[in-house]
Amino acid sequence: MATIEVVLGDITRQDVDAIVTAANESLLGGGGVDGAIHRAAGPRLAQAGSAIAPCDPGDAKATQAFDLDPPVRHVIHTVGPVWEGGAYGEAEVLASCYRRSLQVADELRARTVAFPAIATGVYGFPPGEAARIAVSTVRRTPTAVTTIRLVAFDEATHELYTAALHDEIGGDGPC
Ligand code: AR6
Repeated sequence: MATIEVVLGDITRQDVDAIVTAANESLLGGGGVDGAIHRAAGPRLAQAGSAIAPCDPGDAKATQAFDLDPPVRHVIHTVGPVWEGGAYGEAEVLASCYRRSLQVADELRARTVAFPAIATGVYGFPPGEAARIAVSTVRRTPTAVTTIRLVAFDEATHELYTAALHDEIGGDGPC
């Protein structure tokens, strides 16, 4: 079973095989975490993204990591749900983002993967529910990934992840 870590920080600075970006269907880049990753990876990331676009909500597709510092070798682009009140399958689409990203990581033979809090920024998904979905989905998805790092960009998200992990595994795991 993979180790689930919760950290506070910038996903572009993580020491992992692959980082996940919260993209939009064009895979051309945008704001938020996607903008930060595109700035760090350089313009070839948008070129590579557009070549494999579109990416449906809940799906994930990989490119090289270009100018991102090693050991990051891959960017996994996933598209979260736009929050429309919760009655439009948003939770299932968000869970699918985490599942599909881990499946793609397995295809790439990535062993360490970092995730941002997908859909909790511009797309407006409530952060507490998103944290619970992230933790429970990565914990239940069969994968050869050994370390799954949930990267919180702010203290509030870090606390939500820590609480969700505590609820999930009873408080004895790493966080
Ligand atoms: N490292 C880690 N997390 C970050 C970073 C960072 N450097 N920067 C922001 N976050 P968002 P979404 C957090 O809006 O809601 C883009 O334009 C942020 O605090 O980036 O899925 C895409 O192209 C928040 O908790 O993604 C799409 O059009 C989380 O990342 C759209 O936004 C996600 O916020 C996707 O919206």
